[in-house]
Formats: sequence, structure tokens, C-alpha cells
Amino acid sequence: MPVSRHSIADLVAMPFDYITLRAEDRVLVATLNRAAKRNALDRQFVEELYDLFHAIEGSEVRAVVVAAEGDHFCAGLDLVEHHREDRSATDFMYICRRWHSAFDRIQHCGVPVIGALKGAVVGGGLELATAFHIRVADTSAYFALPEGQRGIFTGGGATVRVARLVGEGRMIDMMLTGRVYSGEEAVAVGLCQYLVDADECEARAIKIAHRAAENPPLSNFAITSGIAHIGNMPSADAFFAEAFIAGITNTQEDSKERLAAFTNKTAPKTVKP
Ligand code: 1HE
Repeated sequence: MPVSRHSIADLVAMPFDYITLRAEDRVLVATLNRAAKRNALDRQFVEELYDLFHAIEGSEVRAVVVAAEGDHFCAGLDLVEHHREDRSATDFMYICRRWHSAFDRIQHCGVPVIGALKGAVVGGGLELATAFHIRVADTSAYFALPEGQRGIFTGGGATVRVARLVGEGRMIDMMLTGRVYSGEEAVAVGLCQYLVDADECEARAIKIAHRAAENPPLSNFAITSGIAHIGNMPSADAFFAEAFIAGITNTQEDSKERLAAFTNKTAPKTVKP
């Protein structure tokens, strides 16, 4: 068990302008609340995401849901700020490095992060969403990488995370043609794991978060970070790392209790849905 640096109450009390926080038992619900700008990510927003997920690591939170105010999950990079600041190549390179750091903190915060997605999930908004572990789309959600149309390029990790989920070919098509995927198509191509009715998205994401939070924390840490790291390794190294992670995870106290329950025939079985 990680040492708890922050209680859920500490986290809920964190003072953010663009993120509203509430606790549902040990699930933290973080709502993006810059709806007037379609939750576009300016410099401050990215810093707030970094600070929040940095604080979540090692805290008593067991899962996180990221939802959004308004009709759109996130319109990506704040194009107005970007245009007005007239950034140099070096400036923007450092902006991208902050995005990478913030989204890495999300992916590797140690607990499952579930996105409740609606409306536009585009550009940097899709980069943010693909740092989550599970994405629940509602029927209003749509997904695109309009960077090509805007005369820019992805800079928040899409070349790794989106390409990994949908494959290079689909990502190149999205960027060259501005192709937009519906929620149904997003599930079919692997961008999202669930599609639900519009009024059910946040509730379903919270339900999934509670379900995942029942797993031992060490197992969730291994699942949420281990699979992504192992995916970067050649097979021989991957098998070594997998054995090492399993050696630690599969002998933890929490697993002994659960395995004893299975042995004593008191544990639930895995059955056909
Ligand atoms: C914004 C942004 C933004 C809205 N930056 N301010 N992302 C995009 O190319 C998507 C750009 N946005 C849109 O296509 C549309 O805004 C939406 C389809 C998301 C929503 O449309 P709609 O009709 O509901 O809203 P709107 O009227 O377009 O915008 C409402 C306000 O939000 C308006 O501000 P206002 O002060 O005039 O009211 C917009 O300017 C503002 N707004 N989107 C700034 N993106 C690290 S590299 C990542 C690269 C990328 O992310 S590229 C993709 C950028």
C-alpha cells in the first residue's frame, strides 16, 4: 500500500479555477469547468491538471473520473492564447513538454482514471482523453484531430497514445482529412471502451470507477502503469518485467485473502455476461 500523503478531503479542497472536485467515497470526480471556452486547454489549465494528478499519486484516492461541464469535453489547445502569444518554436516546445508531463502524471498516477466524454473530444482534448485508462463516450461525443486543418501538429502525446490505440494508418487519416469519428465508431476503432446514452455517461464512469477501485491498489498500479511500460519493451524484456511485476503483485497480502476465498469456494466466479 502506498503511503497516503493526501486524504480525499485534502484533494477536494485544492483551489483550482478550471477543475471542480468532489468525492464519491474513495472515487474522486474531477470536472473540467471552462465550458465557456469549450474546456480549451490554456497554459493554466495544463498546470492545474499536472498539480491535481501529482497530488493524487500516493493519496487515498482509489480511482478518478474526469468529466466536463457544458456540451463539450474538451476543444484541445487554446488556439486563441496560442495565436495571441505569438510563441517561438522554443516556447511551444516547452509548452508541449508541460503537456507531456501533465498527461504522463495522469496515465501514471497509480490509480484508474475513467473519462466521461461528450461533445467535442478533439485535438488536445483527445490527447487528454487518451491519457485516461478507460474512456466512456456518450452518444453526443465525437473525436477528431483537426491539427492538419489548423496548420499545426499534435503536441500533447497523440503520436504515441492515439497511434497506439487506433494504429498509425487511422491517425494519419484523421490528421490529413479531418475525419471525425462518432462514439460508435470510436468504440469500433479502439478509441473508447464504452458507449452509453447521453444522460448516463458520468454515472456509468463513476460506476466503472467504483468497480475498479475494489481491486487491490497494488494490482491497479500494476495494470494502469505496467501494461503501458511493458508495451514499449522488446519481448524478452517485456517477459522479464511482467514476471517481476507478477512476482510482487501476485504474492501481496490482498491477493492471499482473495485466493483463499476462491480456494474455500466463497469467491464470486467469472461467468458469461
Ligand atoms: C476556444 C477553443 C479553442 C472553442 N481554443 N478557444 N481545437 C480545435 O480545432 C477545436 C476548436 N473549437 C471548435 O471547433 C468549436 O469551438 C467546438 C466544435 C469545440 C464547439 O463549437 P461551439 O459552436 O459550441 O462553440 P464556439 O462558438 O466555436 O466557441 C465558444 C467559445 O469557446 C468561443 O469563445 P468566445 O469568447 O468567442 O465565446 C471560442 O473561441 C472558444 N473556443 N474552442 C480557444 N480550441 C499541444 S498541441 C494540441 C493541438 C490542438 O489541440 S489543435 C485542436 C484545437
